Amino acid sequence: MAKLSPDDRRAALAELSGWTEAGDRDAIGKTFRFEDFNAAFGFMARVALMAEKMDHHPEWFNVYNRVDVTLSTHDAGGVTSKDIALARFIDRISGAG
Ligand code: H2B
Repeated sequence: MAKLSPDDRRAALAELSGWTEAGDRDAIGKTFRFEDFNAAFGFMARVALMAEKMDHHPEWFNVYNRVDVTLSTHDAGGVTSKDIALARFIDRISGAG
């Protein structure tokens, strides 16, 4: 699994909404806010099931209704198409920005 070329990465980010470059490392991230903890944790549970299916796992941080998600492919040391695929799924099921 190779890191995306700068062009492919730019194109992929442009297609997603609200995902940004991590800045301090080769990764993309997005912050989600939900109605309450229950909604945030339900979101995390749905992402977790897909992550297991994909064998590709998010790095995340949760406080009450907020979930900060960081995606990077550790084996590749950066962003790959797997991160983009997971980001698309996450956007689709998040129901929140
Ligand atoms: N998740 C992410 N984000 N990056 C990886 O490189 C990765 C992973 N590798 N989940 C997988 C699991 C690897 O550790 C297992 C052994 O396949």
